[in-house]
Amino acid sequence: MGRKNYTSEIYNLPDASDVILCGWVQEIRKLGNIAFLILRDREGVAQITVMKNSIGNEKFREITGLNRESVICVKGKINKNTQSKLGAEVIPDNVEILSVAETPLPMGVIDRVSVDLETRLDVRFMDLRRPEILSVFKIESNIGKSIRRKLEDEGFIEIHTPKIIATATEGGTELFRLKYFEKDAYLVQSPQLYKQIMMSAGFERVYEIAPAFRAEEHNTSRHLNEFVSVDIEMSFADEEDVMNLLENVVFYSLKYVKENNINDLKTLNLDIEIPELPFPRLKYDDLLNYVNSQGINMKFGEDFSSEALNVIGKKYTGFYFITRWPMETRAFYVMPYDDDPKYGKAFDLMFGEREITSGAQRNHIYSSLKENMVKKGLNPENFRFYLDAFRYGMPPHAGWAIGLERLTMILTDSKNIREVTLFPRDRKRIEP
Ligand code: AMO
Repeated sequence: MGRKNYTSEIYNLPDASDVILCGWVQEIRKLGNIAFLILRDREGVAQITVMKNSIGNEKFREITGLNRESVICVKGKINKNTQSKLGAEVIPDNVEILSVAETPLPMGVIDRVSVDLETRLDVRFMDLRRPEILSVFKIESNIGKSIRRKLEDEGFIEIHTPKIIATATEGGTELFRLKYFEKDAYLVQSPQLYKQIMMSAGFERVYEIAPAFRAEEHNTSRHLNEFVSVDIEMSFADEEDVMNLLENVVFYSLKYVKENNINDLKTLNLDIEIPELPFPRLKYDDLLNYVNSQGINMKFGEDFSSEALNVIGKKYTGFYFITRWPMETRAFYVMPYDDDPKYGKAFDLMFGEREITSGAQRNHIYSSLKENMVKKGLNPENFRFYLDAFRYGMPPHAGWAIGLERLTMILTDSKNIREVTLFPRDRKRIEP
């Protein structure tokens, strides 16, 4: 017996329709010769009303003796004239038991007792059965889908760049080292260098949605050691062009989820507010002055601390860009402003105190890019494969990377990044 229907369908199909539902036994209540079984699948729950005299004595005993979370398939007919507050039930002709759950369960699925996050992550397969957790991942799925759609519409080509690399991209401290036969290699921190090389290759607009690895020591509610980076790179474009694209991508994604995850948002008790475009552009210097005026001691050339972002986030609660960063705060590949090379054409997209995206127009001039590398203490020799791509015709280009989990946190109002990661990798956890 294979699945034909999801539970959600029985509320729309006509009375007496034949259905086959498959899923997990969430609950069984026996009242004499009748049993009420709540079957849960991906799309919701259905009441299966089992009558002893129609299903037979032995089957009735088997079904009512089932442990919670066992897996079954039910073949039967929809009954809409039901006492059930769900509005429809299924009267089974046949119930097939496919997997019997052991007891006790490592954690409850619908119990209202709160279980701490670490325990939930230890038994993530159970935790993920909870409808509100599933909703988070259905939303994450649609965020990815909507970004893909928008980028495809805008003429971006999906690419796949290597995750095993020989040199650091975002600086050397956050690298996971691994043995690559007789050489040392690293897990990639960002597809940065490769997506830029693709501009030299003439692909013009590329995107990649793939894991990135950072050996950050700090264990925070916003950092993972493996996260999903949504990267784009675009030729003949400056930082303004890619900021426009970014805000349109985010806008489209918010609308897409609002329209396509209605039930999930209801489950999570959330509403998505669609922001107005364009998002405010705030200069680094202005925000620096602002945080200093609020009693935070921050010097030019420093990055915003979490206290500083906290102060800014109280004033700017929605989406906004921080633009015109000092070159010393940014990576070597950022293009400096012509009129004032102290500053780079880099930006971050923020939501309140949280950073979601970094991006920039890149330095496509071979000599000044190389100079900048040296200034940052990097050895251009180690980046030969990258730098060569700038020597034989490299168009001006710009790009950005969204942290998929960071964006999902905002749409699902999650306080911890682990909530929006199926199997998080953090300072302590590499299992499950
Ligand atoms: P950056 O290092 O700012 O920029 O990363 C881009 C975005 O990725 C997310 N992010 C993370 N998410 C979870 N855990 C982490 N440890 C983590 N680190 C980063 C954030 C961040 O905004 N090459 C540039 C992008 C570019 O210029 O195109 C880069 O990697 O949301």
